[in-house]
Amino acid sequence: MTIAQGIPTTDLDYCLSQLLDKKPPKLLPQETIQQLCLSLKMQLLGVSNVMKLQSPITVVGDIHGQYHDLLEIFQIGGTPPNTNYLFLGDYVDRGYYSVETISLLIALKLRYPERVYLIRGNHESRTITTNYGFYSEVLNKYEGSIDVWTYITDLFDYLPLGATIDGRIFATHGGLSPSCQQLDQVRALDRFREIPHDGIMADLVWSDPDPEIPDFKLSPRGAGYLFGYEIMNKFCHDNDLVQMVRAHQLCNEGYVSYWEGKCLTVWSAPNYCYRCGNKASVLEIHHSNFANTKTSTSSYPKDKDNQMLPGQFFNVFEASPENDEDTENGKGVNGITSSTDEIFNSFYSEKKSKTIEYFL
Ligand SMILES: [Mn+2]
Repeated sequence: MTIAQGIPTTDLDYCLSQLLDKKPPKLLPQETIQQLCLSLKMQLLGVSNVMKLQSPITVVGDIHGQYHDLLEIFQIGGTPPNTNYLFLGDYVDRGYYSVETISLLIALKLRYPERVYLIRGNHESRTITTNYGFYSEVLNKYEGSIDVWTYITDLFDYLPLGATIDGRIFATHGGLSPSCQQLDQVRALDRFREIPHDGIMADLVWSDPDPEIPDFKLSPRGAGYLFGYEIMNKFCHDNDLVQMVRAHQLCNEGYVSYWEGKCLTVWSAPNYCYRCGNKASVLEIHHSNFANTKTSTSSYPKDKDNQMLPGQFFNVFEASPENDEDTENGKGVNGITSSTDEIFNSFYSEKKSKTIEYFL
């Protein structure tokens, strides 16, 4: 077996230049991806399921293979290592550039390990990526070989499940679990495995907040739960938190704030799947000085939308113009365009009444 402990900085910089400086971005060779994944797995072995991070940090939601829009995020939010980034998962599937997107994030994580943090979304999974684009994209881009998909999905098993920021904010991909009252229960999980069908690990990546209910309800997604304000309040209280930040749900305005900012959704794929017309955002957390913030109310008026906590700013952006070429020329590049119509029809038919919609 090849031991890829520390990959030399010069090699990582070369990988980054292949992805960042070439138009279109150059695919990294299979052997390189294998080395990068092996090296990152070694590094992640020693990382807690819930990382302890500090502000200032910029939190990024779902990207889903929209590589040009990821580059746009670095344009508006700063480039690593000048800006610290926490990515909340769902790097792959749907968009045309899952391979380039995850390759870039892996290379950035290895190059700037104290500046870039990646957690796991529900799409960082073998079963989901087999059905929603990443697997087919690898087959197409690596001439019929699925090795790169194997290396990367094996790496997904090592990704942490969440993070705390300044000890006061909990960040995860989806949301809360009826099986989990304490963050220590997340810390105690054996995360080095495929995402299971149920239990805490599944719920963290699949659940969604619901302003219409007080407690838990089964999710219409078929995995995870919907959770209401009483659940959110109790979890924050019991874990000495003021807020949860999560991704996982398309937002037309790029973000949604629930319960006076106690729960935030950040969505970072503008014009999702090149056709939803939505905005996107990244959440800049400059500090967590909440001394004057009222945090103890037991219920919230539903119309008090989009309130922020001090020191936080949603940087909203729209789709990069470079996407236009791809939607004309790159159609079907990873075999997803023909099979998604049903999902989109249901999105459009309900769009009038809802600002947020469920997608896998
Ligand atoms: Mn998701």
